[in-house]
Amino acid sequence: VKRIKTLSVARPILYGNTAKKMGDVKPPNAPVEHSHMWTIFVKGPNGEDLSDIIKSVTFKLHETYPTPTRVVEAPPFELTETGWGEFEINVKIHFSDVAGEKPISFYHHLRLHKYHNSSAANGVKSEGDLESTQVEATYYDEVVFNEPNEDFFKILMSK
Ligand code: SLL
Repeated sequence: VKRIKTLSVARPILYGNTAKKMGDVKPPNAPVEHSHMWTIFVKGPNGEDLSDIIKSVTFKLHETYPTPTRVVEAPPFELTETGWGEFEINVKIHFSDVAGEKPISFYHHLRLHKYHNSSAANGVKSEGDLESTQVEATYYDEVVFNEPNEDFFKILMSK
């Protein structure tokens, strides 16, 4: 039996965060209890900015932050902040108007610390050494567009 397959196009994305423990140099406006500087981002697998398909990205931070809802309306779709704790960030991607697609929303666990797993550590490292290096938690995923309209299809195919 022949089946009719509808068209769907998948676009790879990379999202996640980088973080680094701050030394003596802190942004002048950072509260004293803030220990880390971090960046959360949404981009293409090779660092492309994805502005051909993304209009804006909303990052909803922990309510301990002033104005926790942060809207990034131009590439790079990323946000840099300082803080002291890990939490779940709600990431909402709004696609370009031409797409006529509903936004997608997911959570990313902001990672500031390395896991101190002794079996994974190679050799003895002090906590200070571990924390002085950059921490990264990035995930590769794909967004699937089902039956994109003609104009959006052209945009999807032009990459
Ligand atoms: C925890 N569940 O207790 C987490 C919450 C909240 C982190 C972490 C900045 C706050 C501010 C900040 O790092 N909040 O700017 O006042 O570990």
